[in-house]
Amino acid sequence: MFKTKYAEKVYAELVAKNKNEAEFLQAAQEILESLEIYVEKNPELEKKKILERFLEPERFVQFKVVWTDDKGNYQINRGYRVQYNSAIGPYKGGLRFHPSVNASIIKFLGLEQVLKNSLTSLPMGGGKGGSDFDPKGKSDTEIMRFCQSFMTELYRHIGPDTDVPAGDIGVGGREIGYLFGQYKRIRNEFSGVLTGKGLTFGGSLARTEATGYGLCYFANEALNTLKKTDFKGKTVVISGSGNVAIYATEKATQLGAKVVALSDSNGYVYDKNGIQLDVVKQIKEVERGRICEYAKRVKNAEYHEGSKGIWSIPCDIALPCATQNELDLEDAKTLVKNGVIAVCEGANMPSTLEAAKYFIQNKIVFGPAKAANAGGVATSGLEMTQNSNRLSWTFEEVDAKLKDIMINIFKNSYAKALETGNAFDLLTGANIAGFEKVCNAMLAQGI
Ligand code: NDP
Ligand code: 2IT
Repeated sequence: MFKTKYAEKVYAELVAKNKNEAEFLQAAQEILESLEIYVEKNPELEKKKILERFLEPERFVQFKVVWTDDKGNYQINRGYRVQYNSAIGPYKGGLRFHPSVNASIIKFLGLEQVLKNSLTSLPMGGGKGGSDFDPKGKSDTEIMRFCQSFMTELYRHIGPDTDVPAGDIGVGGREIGYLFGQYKRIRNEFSGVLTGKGLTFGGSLARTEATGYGLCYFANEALNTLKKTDFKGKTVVISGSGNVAIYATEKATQLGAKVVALSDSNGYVYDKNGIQLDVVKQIKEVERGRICEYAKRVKNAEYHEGSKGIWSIPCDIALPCATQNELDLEDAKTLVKNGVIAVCEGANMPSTLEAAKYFIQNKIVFGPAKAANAGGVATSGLEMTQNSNRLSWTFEEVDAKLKDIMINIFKNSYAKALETGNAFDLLTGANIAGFEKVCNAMLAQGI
């Protein structure tokens, strides 16, 4: 697993300290495997315990969230915020509301965020938060009361120059609006403390589209460089049907590809004629319904129970945009057997480590999450700049900056991949490119 004694020792200590945190250990292992080559070249880094310091979050907050449902019953959830690393800027990262949320998931997401935010080249440290609250089936007023109670604790830990949360799974424009309203009420302050805000109160144009669009800009650049091709005429399979999946579908289609499948946690739809995105937006964004509805409304579209089956659909490009570990080694083998040429990750850590390595070994264009999905947080960074300057840029301005950032992230990750001797190892490339800046800032600031 590791080539150096140093990485082996760091990992063993991490396992001992975080025994039941499978997702966190998985993300840490991947990062350590990439960084050991970098650290090996500079013995001073081991002496200064840089890997141990990097892997330990600066702060981890867990709190109680009590709220009342529409029937007047008391409900209790757990809230979290990890403030992972602030070496290069205020903590920045999303909030996830999903019943599976626990300390391990928040820490893996926070750790990934540190490197992702560094890759954007914007001055943002890494953080992440959320709750095991399940927004599914809740009324608007229940969502509002939950968000207000959540912020009533979170507000004391965040601020526009301290920690700036945003959305993630289960947290979109509606939730950010309620969270922002409560923060403003408590602090009596109108500031850019959250990103992904509504356009009437400081939100940035193109933030909604940014993660999905950015994913396609990254994938297109990687396809150009590594396979001398692009999205035109390609068949694309995208998992999930939330914010990232919807806008990845939109951009892939604009770039000339045909997206034939989308999913949710219950199952997937296959439409050989190409997904009709207006139907998906109506079901998901307006009605907050299930993806199976699509097959009821679109002639010849098929619905299949079980979300895993989506990877058995033959495609040129696969974009996993749902959740962690949704694509394992078996799925990777099926995709490669069916002729996939690119797999770029819209979700965070959607491929297991074995699946990611299989893609790299087989010279598939593999875009690791922290590089490929950085467009969302990059545009959050642009929202922070607009808020500080009290102005707003046009959609075209933000989109052009997003595109530049994604192309640069690819180029920087690719340059580091080339140094490893494998042009397709963008995983190691992204980890090293992201780490270098954080590491230098940490060293310069002392302990
Ligand atoms: P949404 O809540 O809008 O959508 C999530 C989608 O993923 C839904 O289709 C959901 O299905 C599916 N999903 C969620 N959890 C699971 C699960 N445990 N098993 C199977 N399917 C699941 O979230 P986003 O689109 O914002 O986020 C998707 C992914 O992208 C996440 O990994 C997130 O961390 C990542 N990401 C998001 C960014 C953003 O800006 N929003 C930025 C960078 C990364 P169902 O409705 O059935 O739960
Ligand atoms: O995983 C991610 O990068 C996000 N959910 C977006 C974070 C942000 O601060 O915009």
